[in-house]
Amino acid sequence: MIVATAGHIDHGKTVLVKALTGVDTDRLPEEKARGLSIDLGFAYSPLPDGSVLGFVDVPGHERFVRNMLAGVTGIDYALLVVAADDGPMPQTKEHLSILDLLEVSEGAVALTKIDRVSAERVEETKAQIGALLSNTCLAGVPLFPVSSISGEGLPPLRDHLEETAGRAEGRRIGGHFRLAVDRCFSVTGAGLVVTGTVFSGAARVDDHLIHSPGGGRVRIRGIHAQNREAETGAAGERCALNIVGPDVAKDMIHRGDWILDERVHAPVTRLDAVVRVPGAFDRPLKHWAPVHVHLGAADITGRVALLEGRSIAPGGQGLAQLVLDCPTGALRGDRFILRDRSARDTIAGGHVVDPFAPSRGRSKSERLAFLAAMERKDPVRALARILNGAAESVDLDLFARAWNLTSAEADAVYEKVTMVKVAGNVGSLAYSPQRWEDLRREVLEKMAAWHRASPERLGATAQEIGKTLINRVSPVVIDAVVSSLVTEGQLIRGGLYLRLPAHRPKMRPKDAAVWERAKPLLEGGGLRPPRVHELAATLDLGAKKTSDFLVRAADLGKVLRVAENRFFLPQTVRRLAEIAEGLATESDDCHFTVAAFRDRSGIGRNLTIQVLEFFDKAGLTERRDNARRVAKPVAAVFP
Ligand SMILES: Nc1nc2c(ncn2[C@@H]2O[C@H](COP(=O)(O)OP(=O)(O)O)[C@@H](O)[C@H]2O)c(=O)[nH]1
Ligand SMILES: [Mg+2]
Repeated sequence: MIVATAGHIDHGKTVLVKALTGVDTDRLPEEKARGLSIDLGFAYSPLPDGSVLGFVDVPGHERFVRNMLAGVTGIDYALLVVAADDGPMPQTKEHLSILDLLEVSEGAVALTKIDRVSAERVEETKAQIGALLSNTCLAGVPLFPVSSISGEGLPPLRDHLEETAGRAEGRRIGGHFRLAVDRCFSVTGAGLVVTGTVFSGAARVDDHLIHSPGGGRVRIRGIHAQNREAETGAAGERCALNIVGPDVAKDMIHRGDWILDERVHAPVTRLDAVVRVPGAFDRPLKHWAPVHVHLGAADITGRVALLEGRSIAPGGQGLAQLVLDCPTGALRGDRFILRDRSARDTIAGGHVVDPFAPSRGRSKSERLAFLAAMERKDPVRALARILNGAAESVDLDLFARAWNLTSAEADAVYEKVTMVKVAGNVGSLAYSPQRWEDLRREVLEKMAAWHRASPERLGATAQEIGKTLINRVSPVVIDAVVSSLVTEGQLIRGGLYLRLPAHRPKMRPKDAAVWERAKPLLEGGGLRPPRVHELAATLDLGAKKTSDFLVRAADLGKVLRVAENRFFLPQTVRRLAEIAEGLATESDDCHFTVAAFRDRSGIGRNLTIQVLEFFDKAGLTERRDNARRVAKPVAAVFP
């Protein structure tokens, strides 16, 4: 467990940590000289059960709130320190407000310096503190009157911390590994070391991780967890990682960066969040307010785009998009604090709802419905709710990443949600069964409309139908919808084109008129119908137009293109095919020659060769040297 101190300057935080752990956390020379904490201090205390209690000692001075914030965004437990003589002071209130905005609900109050005041004063200060805590997340936490100088009151506080740490031990360590870097330095002999709080997951020595947002790859050479050499570092611990990597160096890694699993390396410059303004604050949070965003150990400037209304009054909350000046890593549930641009006031706090926020349409009603669903505590409920109304479909990869679910955790979630999964280009897309059914119905409706609008065409391609849908879907989705309909026989796939089973293409009126004249000519030719240019001459249409017309007629199945310049009626092709079949049946070895076919059909040698090659291509015949056999029944090839 990690305990962070909080409270006004000089109220005894550092001395109390020293009394509890024996460690002086004021380690910088300037801190020693001035007797004042400037940056975060760290101390560890081994517990009887073998675990280690970690302390993050924060500076109380108002100028160093930024450092305080880097230390408290990932902690589980707050120790609010108030001096009995002074009572609550400005940074007592500011730190408490920060803890409240970060929704830290576990903690205790240490009422220090009781050796300096009367018993009445102790009671008086207790009452003031009780009132101060009453409408915060820390309301009702235990209070321990102590003197770090005489040691009075310290044993009960220590016992309480030990007991709480014991209870926190079994906490779930879920998700992929994320460590919020608060320091980076070189150690002679070891190399690069980063320290920070582990927000989620666990990492082992030799694991490969990413320095985010930069993207450099690193390998863990060694781990100190809670100040002890360890094989693993896990959520809820402070760790020092000794790392190596070709793309990282000391001056490239800064407080605010992350060392994390590749699967959650997804830097963003916008994130959608719930933002809460403290009740005691003196002004509302306005749309597009310039702010410092403190998330993880980072301090990034940006602006707040309010998604519902133009301002949030003190004590109120609302959805907002944080638009950052530089990219950072953030995932759903990450807590943050907003301070004004001059970094003088804490103006709001909140938690991330969706780290993958769009820049356009961010306050559309569908988007707000999506965020409302993402606000659910349980990913199963969130996913179910998104699928059932809040969105067209869900990109499951993005969903799992936003929630920091390992693949096993994600599978466990998906198992509990009824949905149709479609393999996409990157990850899977999920649809609710209802939406999937609607999509299938819409495709059939659009297909019917297509046939009505283009009765002469065989049908439409999947992409053409996709473009007519009310809500655009990706090609992979339209393909999946179409495949399911084809499998069930609700759509027919003929080559490139899809059509409804009942669709019979009709000729366009102009073609129909030409067909009236062309058909008798083709019939009249018997087994030797006129060639394209002969037809063109008789029809007085021009070779190109005639050829185009015949190609369209072939698309509709009115004629078959036997050779480049020859289009035959289906019945003509069929009669020729029957001749081939007859010859094959009559022969001893089931084969017949070109000469035999020429003689029987009387169509001449040249056309015979064209017809037989057409039969080979159509699969009716198979050629062996100069003879052919019939491979399939005529009716199967030319129905
Ligand atoms: N008498 C008395 N003095 C204390 C106690 N705790 C801290 N102090 C003194 O208060 C001053 C500030 O303490 P420090 O821990 O640096 O305060 P911080 O700024 O909150 O970290 C130091 O001079 C301490 O010796 C206490 O319980 N009793
Ligand atoms: Mg201090």
